[in-house]
Amino acid sequence: MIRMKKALITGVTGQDGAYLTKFLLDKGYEVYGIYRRLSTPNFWRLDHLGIFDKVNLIPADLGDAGSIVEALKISEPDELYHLAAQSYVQASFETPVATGDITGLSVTRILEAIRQNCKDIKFYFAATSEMLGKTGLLNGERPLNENDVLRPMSPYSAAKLYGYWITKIYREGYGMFAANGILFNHESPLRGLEFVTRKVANEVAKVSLDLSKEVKIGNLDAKRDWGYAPEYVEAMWLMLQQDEADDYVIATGEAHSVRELMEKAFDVVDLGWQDWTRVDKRFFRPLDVPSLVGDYSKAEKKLNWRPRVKFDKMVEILVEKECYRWERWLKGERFPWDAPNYTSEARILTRSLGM
Ligand code: NAP
Ligand code: F7E
Repeated sequence: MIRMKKALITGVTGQDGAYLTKFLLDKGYEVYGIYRRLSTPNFWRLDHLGIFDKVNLIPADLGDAGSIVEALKISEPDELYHLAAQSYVQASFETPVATGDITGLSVTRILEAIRQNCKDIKFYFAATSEMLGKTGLLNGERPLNENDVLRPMSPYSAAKLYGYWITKIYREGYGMFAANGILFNHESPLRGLEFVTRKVANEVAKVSLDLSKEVKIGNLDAKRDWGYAPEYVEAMWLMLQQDEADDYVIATGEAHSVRELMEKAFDVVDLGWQDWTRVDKRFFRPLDVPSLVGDYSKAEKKLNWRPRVKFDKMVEILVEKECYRWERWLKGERFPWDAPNYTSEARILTRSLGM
């Protein structure tokens, strides 16, 4: 009898964790997810995808090495996808030390647990395009690949840079199967509401339904390579199906500015973006990566992976989904969804206000 493969996912309650869980379940995997205890449970994404009762949940915390060892013992996985992190760049300026610990050092906690207990597990680390930082601009906005110089510009990306290197060190030093996915921004209706794509989609939907009067935004000039998250989790899995571990850029190869994002999002609801937009300094960062675009040709060649949903389609999917949710909310329907639970950003006091 063929044994079902087992996967352990850290960050199972996040955007990528939820999509990856669904992807692996559809492939016949037995999936285990590490989650941390919160005062309010946070399983709305798994619920939304209809898989909440299909994943085995293990309580653990990235700051607690013993709980990670315990999760490995309980799940005995073939593959471990390390997705959990303090993943919001702006928040990393507010909590740089905690971000260093959870986003950076946790990678060593997990690699050590694997090295000491079960060295054959295939390990995936969620590295990021943010590690490339300033290189995007210095390189004249040419698409960046796995060999470009890494120049992080935030506590978040410095922590990820550490995780990326320690993953390479365990691969080369101990012969472990440890892969880095250098993923560029990827978005979806399950994205956290702070991130600019979903924030804009949510706010535009509210404006179009007369639930809000304006969208407050930060740096309109920043450019990102925005892809569609459900496609990116397949790339993670493909990286662990190779004979040898390696590092791969996953991207769309297109850069668009936040200004273009505003324009396109308002276009979906037939409104002109400039009539409804206000630039607000609370959404600027002490440092902001100006421009990033990725060259995914290695992934295309070695993994046979390529993006299908590009910028325009991705924005349409997000805005239409938020309109649908708020229309149903207006009719009194309640379903698993985070937006009504968020406080107004105007009530949150951050360092950027004193800049
Ligand atoms: P996300 O939605 O913010 O999810 C982060 C996950 O980490 C959540 O499940 C969160 O749990 C968990 N987590 C945070 N601190 C933890 C702790 N101390 N112990 C245990 N779990 C903890 O992030 P995402 O967008 O899915 O991204 C997945 C990973 O890819 C992250 O590492 C991110 O940095 C990286 N990445 C993302 C992108 C992107 O564009 N999405 C691009 C490149 C790399 P709670 O639900 O309890 O908060
Ligand atoms: O910002 C600008 C902001 O927060 C994108 C994470 O998943 O992708 C994500 O990091 C850009 C920045 O994502 C607002 O200054 C303008 O230039 O959506 P974001 P991010 O910082 O690129 C990478 C690849 C990751 O690894 C991270 O985990 O948009 N921007 N106005 C704004 N950003 C936000 N959030 N809110 C604004 O109002």
